[in-house]
Amino acid sequence: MKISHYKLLIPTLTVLASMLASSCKPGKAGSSVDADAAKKVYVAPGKYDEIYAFLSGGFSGQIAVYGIPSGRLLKVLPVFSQNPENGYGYSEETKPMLNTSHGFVPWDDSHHPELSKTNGEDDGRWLFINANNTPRIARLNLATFKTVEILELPNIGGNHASPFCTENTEYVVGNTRFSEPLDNSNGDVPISSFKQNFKGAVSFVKVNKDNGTMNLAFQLVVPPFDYDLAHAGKGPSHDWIFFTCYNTEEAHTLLEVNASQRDKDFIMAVNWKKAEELISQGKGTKIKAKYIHNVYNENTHTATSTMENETQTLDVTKFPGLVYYMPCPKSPHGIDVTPDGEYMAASGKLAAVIPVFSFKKMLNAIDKKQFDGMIAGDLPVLKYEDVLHGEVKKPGLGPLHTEFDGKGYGYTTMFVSSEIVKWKIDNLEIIDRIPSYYSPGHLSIVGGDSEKPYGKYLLALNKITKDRYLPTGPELAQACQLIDITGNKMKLLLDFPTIGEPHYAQMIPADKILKNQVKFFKLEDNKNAYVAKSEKDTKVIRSGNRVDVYMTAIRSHLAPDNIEGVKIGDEVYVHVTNLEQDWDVPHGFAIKGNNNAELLIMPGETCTLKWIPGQVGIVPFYCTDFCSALHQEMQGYFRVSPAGSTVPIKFSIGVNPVTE
Ligand code: K7E
Ligand code: CUA
Repeated sequence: MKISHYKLLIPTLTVLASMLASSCKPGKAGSSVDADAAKKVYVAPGKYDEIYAFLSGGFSGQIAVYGIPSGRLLKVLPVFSQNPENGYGYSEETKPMLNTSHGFVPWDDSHHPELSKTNGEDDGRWLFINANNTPRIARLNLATFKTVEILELPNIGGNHASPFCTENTEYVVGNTRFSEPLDNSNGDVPISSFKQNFKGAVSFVKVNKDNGTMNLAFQLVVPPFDYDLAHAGKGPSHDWIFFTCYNTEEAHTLLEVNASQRDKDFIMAVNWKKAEELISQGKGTKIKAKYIHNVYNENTHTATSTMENETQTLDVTKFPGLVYYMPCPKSPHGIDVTPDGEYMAASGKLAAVIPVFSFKKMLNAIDKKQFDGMIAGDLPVLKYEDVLHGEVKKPGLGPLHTEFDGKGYGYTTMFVSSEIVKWKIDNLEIIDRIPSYYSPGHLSIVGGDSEKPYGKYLLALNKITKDRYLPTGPELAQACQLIDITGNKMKLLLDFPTIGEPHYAQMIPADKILKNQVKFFKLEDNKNAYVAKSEKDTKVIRSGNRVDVYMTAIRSHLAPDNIEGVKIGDEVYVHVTNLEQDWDVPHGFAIKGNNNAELLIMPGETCTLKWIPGQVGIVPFYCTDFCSALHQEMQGYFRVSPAGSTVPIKFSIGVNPVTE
């Protein structure tokens, strides 16, 4: 988004700037910092933060977890990218998480963390996040903070409008940014045949309400626009989900210019309830599609990949009443629904107003068939004036995203004029503005996209930090800013740097997550195929050139710790079970010269490190996590013999409890 915002916005900046010469410029930092800021963000040593913040890593493909208000980084959670820090995507158990129909894809670009919701409220159970590049949706279990499921989405390019969920997490959605020919059609077509051959597809991923498991329920085939963001309705608008789209010009080159021709693009309103009904009546068309579903089993501590071969679609042009388009000025980006589900605030990146749509008026216009013509053949377009609640006038430059505090106010980021603007939902008056440093993309309020915002804190997720931090070469820190929204005026509390590019964040009161925390995995429930539940069960087994080492780790030794009989040409799999049954006692495992990362094994878990010995000799291994006073003693040796040698498999530890 960083680059595209620039390309889009800079040429038009002068135009807009002259239109809005009166709009505020970022003031001096000092003027907006709360006099009590230090007190408000200080979390005394040994005390917990009040709020968890989950920030997407953008091009890092990960999620970073922060404590708020302190801004302390708690953990980086690997999702779409391999993470050498804990072996995610490197261990045999977790490699399948990164399988796709394109093979092993160890990276992605993740934008939107989304907390699962019950009755429109964040419930603290799961966190979803999208992969933008190779379209996928991941689910993390917030009891373990682990990625437990990744579902690939077929038929689309650029899964950006994702993974926004419906009011009770019935579905999480994904929509096309880069339209392309559907996977079951001949894709070898001229790019210039865009209008004939390219399509968009909206994926509805069903979420099992007991265990969170996802499956691709159906896809709506839609016109080949660029769909950008989404938010589902709630309360009265429960059955609907809204998507912004641009490039309704259907351009396929130089979108910077060609997709910014129209004065208005659209919000696409989708009646997902109706789509669900049509699917349950068997109206869907089954089509071939290859996509992979990866599931991490929390008992075997092992992920498996399943190739799916089919999906079902509904072509929205064939089913009247599924979608309606609402005109929206100009190159819309964010779409956000008020806590009561009555209004939808949209942000046209190049628009000079924030249009706020009325759900009631939308339904009314649909009932009366007050259409302003059709688009893409026969999809109804509603009249702007008919569906508009009103416009927030002169909000600033480059509105992008809005969230709500539950007290009747919306807060919108202004990318170009670098500020957050607070406005009143009923009369659309601007109440306050505060500079942000600089160029905020999304913002996040605690529960700010839910039915019951907790409010209190707002995070501005900034794109540019020039002059805010000690320089770090050409790439400067990514960062966000914490703002107090308890009063009438917003107050800046804190700057803190972040990881990757934090497009979006979700914040939730800590108690909703704390109560479910898993402290360790029960050894007795460990169903890993290679578990060793005690040192007695450790062993080394050769079959052909495959060697399986069943190893255990406990403070402060690895068993076995002397292993001989491994040869050049072998594939060695070291399965390490952490026997500890206590909180916060992981053990690590690494082998000299291994073309792989380490393992970080949680208490009660089994993880497997693959190693192909490359050199004859003695090869040390050790625990990498400082686990006890005798951590440095937690080590051992492999003896590697030449190919064809007759050294037998032999393994031991101290006085050999294994062979005795
Ligand atoms: Cu606005 Cu990808 Cu949600 Cu970046 S996105 S800012
Ligand atoms: Cu176990 Cu260090």
